[in-house]
This record gives sequence, structure tokens and C-alpha cells, in this order.
Amino acid sequence: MRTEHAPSIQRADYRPLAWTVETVDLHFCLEPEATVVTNRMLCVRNREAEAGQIRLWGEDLERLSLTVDGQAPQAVREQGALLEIDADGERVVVEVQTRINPKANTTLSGLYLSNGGFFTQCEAEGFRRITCFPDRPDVMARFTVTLEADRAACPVLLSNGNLVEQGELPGGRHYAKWEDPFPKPSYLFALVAADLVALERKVETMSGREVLLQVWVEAGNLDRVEHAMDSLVHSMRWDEETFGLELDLDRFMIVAVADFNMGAMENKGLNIFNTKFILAKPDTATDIDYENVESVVAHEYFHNWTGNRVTCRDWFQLTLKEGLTVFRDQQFSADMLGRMANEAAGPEGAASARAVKRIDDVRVLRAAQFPEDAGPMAHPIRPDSYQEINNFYTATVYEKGAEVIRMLHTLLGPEGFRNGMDLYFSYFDGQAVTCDDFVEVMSEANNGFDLDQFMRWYSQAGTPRVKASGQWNAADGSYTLTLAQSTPATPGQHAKLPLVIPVAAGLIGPDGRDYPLRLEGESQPGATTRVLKLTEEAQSFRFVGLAAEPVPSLLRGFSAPVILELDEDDARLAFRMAHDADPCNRWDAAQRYAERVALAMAADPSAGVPAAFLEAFRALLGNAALDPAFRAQALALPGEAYLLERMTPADPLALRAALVRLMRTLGASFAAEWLATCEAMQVPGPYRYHPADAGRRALANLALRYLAAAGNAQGLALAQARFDAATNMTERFGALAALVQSTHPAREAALAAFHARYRDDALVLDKWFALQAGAWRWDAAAVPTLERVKALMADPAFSLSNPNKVYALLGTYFRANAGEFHAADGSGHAFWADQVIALNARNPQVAARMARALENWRHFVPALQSSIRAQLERVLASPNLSPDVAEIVGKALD
Ligand code: 0A1
Ligand code: ZN
Repeated sequence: MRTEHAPSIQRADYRPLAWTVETVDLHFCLEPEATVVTNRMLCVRNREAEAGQIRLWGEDLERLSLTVDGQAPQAVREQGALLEIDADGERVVVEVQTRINPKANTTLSGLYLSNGGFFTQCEAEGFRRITCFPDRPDVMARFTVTLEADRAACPVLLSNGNLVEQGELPGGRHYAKWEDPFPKPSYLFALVAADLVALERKVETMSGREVLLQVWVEAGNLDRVEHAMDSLVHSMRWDEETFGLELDLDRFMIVAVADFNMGAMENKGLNIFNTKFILAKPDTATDIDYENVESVVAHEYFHNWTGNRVTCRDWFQLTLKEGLTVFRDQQFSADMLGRMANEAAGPEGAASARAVKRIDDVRVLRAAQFPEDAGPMAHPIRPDSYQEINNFYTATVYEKGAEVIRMLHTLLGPEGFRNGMDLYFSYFDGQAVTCDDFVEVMSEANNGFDLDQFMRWYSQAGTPRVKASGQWNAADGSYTLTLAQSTPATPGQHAKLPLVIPVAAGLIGPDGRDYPLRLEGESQPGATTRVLKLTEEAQSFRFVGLAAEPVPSLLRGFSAPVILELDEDDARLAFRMAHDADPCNRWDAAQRYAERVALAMAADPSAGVPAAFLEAFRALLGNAALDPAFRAQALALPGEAYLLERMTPADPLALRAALVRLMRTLGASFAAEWLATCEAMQVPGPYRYHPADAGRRALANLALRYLAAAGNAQGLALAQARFDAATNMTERFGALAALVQSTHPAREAALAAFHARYRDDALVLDKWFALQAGAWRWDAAAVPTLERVKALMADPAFSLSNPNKVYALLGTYFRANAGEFHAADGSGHAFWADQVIALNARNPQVAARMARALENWRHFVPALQSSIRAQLERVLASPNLSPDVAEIVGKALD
């Protein structure tokens, strides 16, 4: 079946606009059901473009008036959302007045209402839902914004830049006027008019300027913003120290809103956040929530330079700002965690904390991006075409994009990378540029470092495979490592060329210690980890001067976003689990071994857990010298989504049955060790967000999970006791999760107690919904999770209009509970179609995200394929399908 629903937009078709905008003067008369927007633009002819009309886009607008230099325009053509206006001369003033209905705007794109306040979301193309405008990132204009609203309902009026005027108006109304001194694309425009309060802090920037920082929230949440504010201050300092980048505004504001499609948005000087990534206090937020707040606050703040000061020429270049900014926030978090761990446990603790953060990032990439690269939505980090740009805020553009930047950082070294960044800003500040511009400048700043072949990372989709084999020559003490690369075909891209792949390698001796490495031709052995540059289809590297046959440890620190294929027997994996000096690879060895065991058990329902695996697992569990956070990572089984991707054909029910058996065996076999671990991992004193404490809590919670899975009576009693006595959310929720993932009769009472305690707390209730949607069935007689999900949809706290609720309940069920969702009777799939259709009518972006849960269906066993196909077809045939959902479902069926 072909998708005829929406035309696709091609990267190659980019043309500059004939007219751009120099200044915009916006006036908002804010009313929930009839907001009038008056927009006065100074349009200027673009000398670098061919002659043509003024082009404006407008969507869902009621146009009240349109003038050019105060007159009715000579000729206007309208084609869908596009408005083309004839104009003479070089500079004209276009004024357009529109009326919109924020209350009826359930898409959460453009201007909308949340809890009585007005909020905007303009990336990628939401501004055209507010007014007619050349709504493209290559049009950078200076904005002046006047907001007018009811004072009682909306005492706070915010927009980008500096507040230049405010005052009272008749009829209980008031106004505020904001001026943004920096030219910006329309996707960075924002306004907020609501009843909010702020936590404020004044800090000095590196050049000694005093700036005002504000975090705006609803009054009842003021006790949960300290951590976000601290994170903002840390981000500012880090960007000054690491990149010499200073805040360029006198005032920087963050606003939290409960209804938001994504995580947060980097609007110039007025970041708008999903409350989930701002609000945190010990009683309501887990360690992971604290970590997420820190990294999302940093991410949005870092966009001020990578994204806002230098922006994207067109949306195909999205990874220019997103890949780079994710890389920056990952480095920031690693530095922050490392710094805190260093204070507590010295350099070794710091190294471990950094490694644990890296492992987290790799887990996300493997769980979300690898499947995307193997499915119908596979695209290069810089796509060549799209139907709906909102579908391209993907793990590929963000996470793989960050890996590509990381590889540049590896190839050029930290100093070379920094020089490239400096040159990037010196050339392109205030401009809208491309990924090519970025890579070229990196090369120029590094003596013309050849990055031509490297550019293929921007144009090729699919996860490359690197196949490694080694040959030991006992006679001369040499070890020849051969690396061969290939990338599988992806939709529309059959032939792939070799990439530049940095492979960080080490060789481990029989005593478990790394050999210093010496490549043939070198006079002396050097470091124990070397970055090998793989550029050909196959290449060999000969290491010499080795006393005994080594065990290779490849792709250390996950040095490239590839799948490493290495023939290792169980004994080797166990050896690396015990000795690999690179924590990422040590973790990976444990994951590979667990994957092997889980998939073998899925293939053979009578297979047990091999004794050798149990031994290797026990050795890690009992190694008290290892950082608890690392042990928590290494002892957790690989995620179900990742395992399904590795299984051919994917059989979620067989996999689930295997994982249940595996968890039970690991829980029961080491019950004494788990109990002792839980005891040993007590964290004394009041809660603090700190990697050392978080690691101990994570390991204790994992211990409870295994004990509960095994039905261990002592473990269940411990979970119950910890649930009752917990003084922070990490412990309370960890204990609850263990109880819910068991057959223990106390689970229902615990869920009810949790609900009673947090009945008025939307973010905590999201956890409560998600936990139940993600529950496995540990008891064959238990009701299917689907029944539970359906019942929870009727809970008064649930709403299809709130994205967080949808992601928590439906998203968890569709995306993180494969063993239940893919029930053999197809009930999960039919429910999925019902929900996608219902969401499509309200919020296409959220609907499309849910729709993606079934895109990799062709990878599944035949019985499931037919059930899924029927539902995909049902959705595709449903009336009024949005371009967002049509693209996802259409490509899935193509
Ligand atoms: N640029 C934001 C993410 C974002 C993207 C799209 C949105 O609406 C479609 C909203 C937010 C970031 O990277 O944080
Ligand atoms: Zn971003």
C-alpha cells in the first residue's frame, strides 16, 4: 500500500524566500475563546533569492484583515496554509489581524490553554497557528510583543527578551510589552499569561554582569523548584567554563506547564517546560527524576547558543541543534555526576559515575534508536524527506545525532573540538545554517582535518555492523584484529558506503589486566586503550609484543553507534564481566551474556539458566568493591524492547515467559545475597540527590525486584516494610514497584495507599498509572494488564487531553509492556487502534507518538503480524486522519 495522504517535502528543494522579515510587532488581546492577534511585519526583499511574492503561512486562523503599507494588497493567492502576496519595492509593512480560539486548541501547538493560563508552543510550525508569517527557521526577525489580558485570571504576562513597559487597562485588564534584542526565527517565539509565582535568583555571569533567573510555577509548587534553579545555575557555569559561552540576556525565565507534548522548549529567554522536568522534591521525585530535571534544564539552556544564536536553515538540519545540544547536555551531566562523586569517593568514584551516565545513554540509544533504524521510519540524522516535521523529533535526530557529535569529539580531541566550536560561533552567530557548515568549520579549525567521508554519517540511515575477529600468533606474540563494517539496507536506501568508525580497543591479558598497546611499526607500547579508525570495508590492525593471547575489548565507552559482532563464547563473556577495565564494556559483557541466556530460554521453554551464567552473575553481585550504581546497571536484564529487536522473528510472549523464568531464577538462586545487599545499601540521613546515594538506592530497589519476582517471603516483607517506612520517593516507589511486580496480596493495598497519599499530585499519579500499565503477569490466573489499563482510563485523574497521562498509561502499555500488549488474541492491538483514532482527533502529535508503538510489526511472528496489520489498516482507513498519524501508519504498511 502506498501513502497518498501527504506530499513529502524534500531537503533538496530548499530555496531561500524572496522576502524575509526584519522586525515584528505583535499585539495579543488574550481571551480564552477569541484571542485577537495583530501582527505588523516589516518585510524586506531578500537579495540572495530570486524575485517572488511575500509568502506567509497560516493554519486554523480566522483572518480579520490584511494590509500592505496600509492598503489592501494588489493580489493575494491562497493555497492551503500558504498565502502569497504581490508587493513592490524593497521594504513593505504587512499588517495582518487574526482571531484564534486557544480554548478549542487541543493540539497543544500554537496558543493554548492549560489550567486557565495561556501558553504557546511554536516549534516546529506552531507559530503559523497564531498568525500569518513566513514560518521557517531561516527567517530571523526582531520581535516586540504586547500582551493584554484579564489581570485576575492572568496576573503574569511574559514573552521573550526584556520587559519594557507594563500597566493597567480599563475593565480589570492589564498589559505588558516585551522586546527581544536578538533576531530569532518564529519557532522560538513564546508567550505565557497565567497565574504563576517565581523562584528568583540573581547571579553574575563570567563577564561580571548581573542576570535575573526566574522559575515560574503554580503557587502550590513553589517548594519543588529549588533543584531546577540549581540546575540552571550549574548549566550557566558549565557553559562558561567548557565553551566560554555566556548568557546573553539580562533575564532568563523558565515556566512549567502541566499540558505539554514534549519535554521542554528552548524559546529565547523564556523556556517552557513540561512540569515533569521542573518539579522535584524528595517526597515526590525519584533520583531519576532529579537527574532528568538537571539534564533537561541544561539541554534547553544550552540551546541558547546551539540552536538560538546559531539556528537551523531548514528543518532537515534539526540535528545541527539537537544532536549537538544532546551531546552537550550528556557531557554536562557526566561532569556534574563526576564532580559530586569525586567529592565523596575520589577520582575512581568520579570515573565510575561518569561511566554509569554513559551506560544510561547507551541504553537509551539501543532501546529507542536501534529499533527506529531497523524499521519503516529509519532515516539519516539529517533526513532527506518528511511528510510531517513533528514526526522527526526522533531518537535518530537527537540520540544518534549526539553520537555523531561525540565521534567528532573523539576524532578531533577535546581541544580540537573546542576550537571548532569557537570558529562555528565566530562565523555563524546570528545566522541559520546547515550541518555541512558545522562539519566544515570543525575541519577548518583542525588544520583541514578530512571529514568528507565522515559526512556519510549525516546521509546514511541504519545501524552499521562492525564484525570483529582476531588471530593470535603465539610464535611472534602478535594479535591481528580484523574489523569489517556493513550497514543494512533501509527504506529508500539500498546501497551503503563505508563510514568512518572510531573503535576504541583494549586487549586484556590472561590475568585480567590490560596490555599496554603497541601496533606494528611502533617502537614502544603506549596506552591500554587505543582508538582505531575504521574507514574501509575491512581493515586489520596488528598488535605486537604480547606475552599471551589477549581477549579483545572493543568499542570501549561505546565509541561509535554501531552493533559490534564479536564471536565470544560464554567463558569469554564471563571473563570480561569479571575483568574488563572499561565499565561500559564490562556492563555490555553482562548484557550480552544475559541476552544470550534470555533468547535461548525463549527459544526453548524447557531450558534453564546455565550454571556458568549464574556464577558470573553471582561474582558481580558479590563484588562489593564495585560501585553500587554500576552493579545496579550490570545486574539489570537488558530491556524487553531491545531483546525483541535482537530476536528473529520477535515473539514477545515467548520472550516474556523466558524473562519471568530468568528473573525468578536469579531472584531465588541469590535470595540471601539480594537480602544482604538490600541491607548493606541502606542510605542513612535525610534524602539528598547525589550519585553515591542514588546508586545505593538503585541497587537496593533492584534487589527487591528480584526477590519479589521470586516470591521470596522475606524479600516481600522487606519491600512492604520499606514502602511503609520510606522517607523519599525513590525508596517508596522502588518498594511499590517490587510489590506490583509480584503475586503478593499486599500489592493492591500498597497501590491504594500510594494513591491515597498522592491523589492530588498529577506527576506522582503518572507514576502510579505507569506502574500498573507496565505490570507483568507473575501469576497465570491474574487479570490481563489490558483490563487494568481500561479500568484506569475511567479514573477521574486520567485524561486523554493531558499528554503526560497518555504517555504514562497508554505509552507504557504500548511501548514498555510487550509481553502483555501483544496478547495472542489481538485485544491489545485493537485497543491500540481505538486509542490512536481517539487521540488523532485531539492531538495529532501525541497520537503519532502512540502510533509508532507498532511500526516494527514486520519483525514479529506471523500470527501477530496479521493481527497488527488489520489494526494498522483500520487506522489508515479512519476518517480525518492527521498527516502526523498518516505518515507513521502509511510508512508502516508500505
Ligand atoms: N526543541 C525542543 C523539543 C521540542 C520539539 C518540538 C516540540 O513540538 C513539536 C516541542 C519541543 C528540545 O529539543 O528540547
Ligand atoms: Zn533540544
